[in-house]
Amino acid sequence: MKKALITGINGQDGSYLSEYLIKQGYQVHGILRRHSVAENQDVRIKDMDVKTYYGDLSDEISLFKILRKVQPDVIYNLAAMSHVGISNELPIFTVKTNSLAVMQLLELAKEICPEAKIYQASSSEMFGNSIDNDGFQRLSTTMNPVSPYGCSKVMAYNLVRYYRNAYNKFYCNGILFNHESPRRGSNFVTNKVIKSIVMIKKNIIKKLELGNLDSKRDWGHSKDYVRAMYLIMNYKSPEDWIVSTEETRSIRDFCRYAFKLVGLNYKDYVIQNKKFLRPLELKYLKGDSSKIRKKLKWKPQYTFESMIEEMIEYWMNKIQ
Ligand code: F7E
Repeated sequence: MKKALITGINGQDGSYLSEYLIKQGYQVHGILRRHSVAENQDVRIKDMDVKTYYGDLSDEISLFKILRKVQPDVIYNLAAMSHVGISNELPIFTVKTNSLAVMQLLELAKEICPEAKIYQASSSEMFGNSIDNDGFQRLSTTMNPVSPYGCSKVMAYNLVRYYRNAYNKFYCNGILFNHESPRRGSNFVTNKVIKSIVMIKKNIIKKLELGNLDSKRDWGHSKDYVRAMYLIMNYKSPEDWIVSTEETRSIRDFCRYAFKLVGLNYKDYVIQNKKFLRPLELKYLKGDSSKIRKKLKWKPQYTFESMIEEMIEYWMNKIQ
């Protein structure tokens, strides 16, 4: 049985990837960070057949012990300080977790499990406001990040490429554009909007406060994107890949559609609050995923609409 180690196993992607890898016949191991609310520690994976260990990417001793014990065949590095807005409040922590800790992981893996393949969760946030003339971002697009988060991910991206080339390793970057689901944290805009719509509908709150409504994102579903991660790791050679839907919509478009689904007009409820604006805004994302569609025959199964419908249904059942 092949062994997979997932850092960030209790996150949105970590939990969907665990389910997917178990179905593919993997023994799944994961690193859990200590959480002060014990119930939240493993909330997304508690019913899954996975082995977990307390650890932290930035704690090299815990990482050393876990790698030595598990001896993984594949490592999916999904752990990160993943909130772009908050990375402005926690810039040092962001770089320690998203860049330096990745270097630690690469160094330790090279020594302890030299045959292990590594997947690095790279991000469309690395492009910042660079857009090619045809309106897409692709592997050749200049990386020009506009947040501490984006900068930290560029460093990790380059480290993975460096270790791959210097030591002839099967290390890959998946540059994933935004991906959502009912398991998304509710301080990311999609789940914040959906959860609030349901609370408005159920008369629990009256308004929804948001920041920039005009930035555009290429939103897919996390379930489709973890399938892409698996395909990337099972391709014949280690490469970098873009995963995206190739469609872009504004936060306003998202609100308009989601409110309408429950019979409301977003204009009656959404108000802007400067608190949610960022020092610099990434204005527009649309990824060219032709490489993965062609070479790995990947394509998303969810549409923008079916993803939102699933999220609404989830919160309708959850919030009573
Ligand atoms: O913001 C705007 C905000 O926080 C999306 C992470 O997974 O994807 C994600 O990063 C947009 C931005 O995601 C609110 O200004 C307006 O333009 O949902 P988000 P993100 O920053 O795009 C990339 C690919 C990653 O790698 C990241 O890890 O929505 N926005 N009002 C708001 N955003 C938030 N969070 N909250 C608001 O109230």
